[in-house]
Amino acid sequence: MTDELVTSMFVDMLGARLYSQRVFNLQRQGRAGTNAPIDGSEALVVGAAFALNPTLDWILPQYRELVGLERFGSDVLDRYVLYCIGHPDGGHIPAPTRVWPPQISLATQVPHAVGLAWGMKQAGEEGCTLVFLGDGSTSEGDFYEACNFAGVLDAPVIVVVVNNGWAISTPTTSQTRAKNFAEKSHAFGFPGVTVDGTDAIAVYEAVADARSRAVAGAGPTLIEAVTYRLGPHTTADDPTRYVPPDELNAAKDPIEVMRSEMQRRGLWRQEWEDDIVSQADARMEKAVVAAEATPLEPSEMFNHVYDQPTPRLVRQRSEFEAKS
Ligand SMILES: Cc1ncc(C[n+]2csc(CCOP(=O)(O)OP(=O)(O)O)c2C)c(N)n1
Repeated sequence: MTDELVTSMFVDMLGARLYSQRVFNLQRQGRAGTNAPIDGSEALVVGAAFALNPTLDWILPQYRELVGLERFGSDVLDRYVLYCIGHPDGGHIPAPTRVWPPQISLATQVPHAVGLAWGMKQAGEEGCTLVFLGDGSTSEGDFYEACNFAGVLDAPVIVVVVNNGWAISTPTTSQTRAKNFAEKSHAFGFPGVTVDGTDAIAVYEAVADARSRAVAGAGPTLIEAVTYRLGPHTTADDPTRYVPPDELNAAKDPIEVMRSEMQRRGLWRQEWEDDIVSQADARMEKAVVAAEATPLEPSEMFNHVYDQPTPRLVRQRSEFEAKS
């Protein structure tokens, strides 16, 4: 792992935490809707993104990851800010950026990722897809159905289960009796590995291996990235009501893990980090100003629900337009 790569990953991790905090604050100021902070998942998101090829591969996020995907294109953050302020343009990230929009309906992104990967294989395309889902989302039928298909079809897909200890207030211990989430892959007939999700380098290596398998035609891999949710589930949550303080205090912070690695390599200075943080702050400010200045036609929200709008949707649209 070169110093250059480690530095670039750390820069994106610092950006991810800052962008996430800024959209959280926008919600508190009444300028954005409910959003889910990335705190604790920076290393696994950035490590995965760096191990992929942004011109060949696709990332299908859940809802926490978009602030960490600068590697795949700067419009990911711009569109995410639009999404958070409720602008319909935030529901789509245009080509050539290969990142799907946030998905709130748990695990529905997994069949999408498998279908896309299978389609790429059928079309003879070289890349793969990578999908993020939470530990809680593995209890959804979509996860099992999609992974079964992925195994049967040898689809070039990497399934990253983000085990952050919680699904809102449900702890991982109440989610499954399996020893870990990686071993669920045995039922689908493909490998599963557990990695330290607070270590960007470990995640990078696991995803790079999984990608090599996928593009070589060897099929899917499940990667369980273990971390701890360092903040609330979303802006609408109060974790002090259920997260044991000792557990939270003992959790590793991925930013600190990577900062230590930078220090060990003699790459870190406080002034350098301060400068990176102020650049990220300015970059975010630009995204927020641009998003808030984007013209909004509220009836646009009806445009992309169905290819052909249903009679009910047509009626709702005309009622809405009559009132506005
Ligand atoms: C199909 C569906 N059921 C329930 C919910 C409500 N819900 C939103 S987030 C969440 C917990 C998800 O936990 P996990 O998959 O572990 O992801 P995390 O938020 O911890 O990253 C639930 C139950 C939903 N969004 N979609």
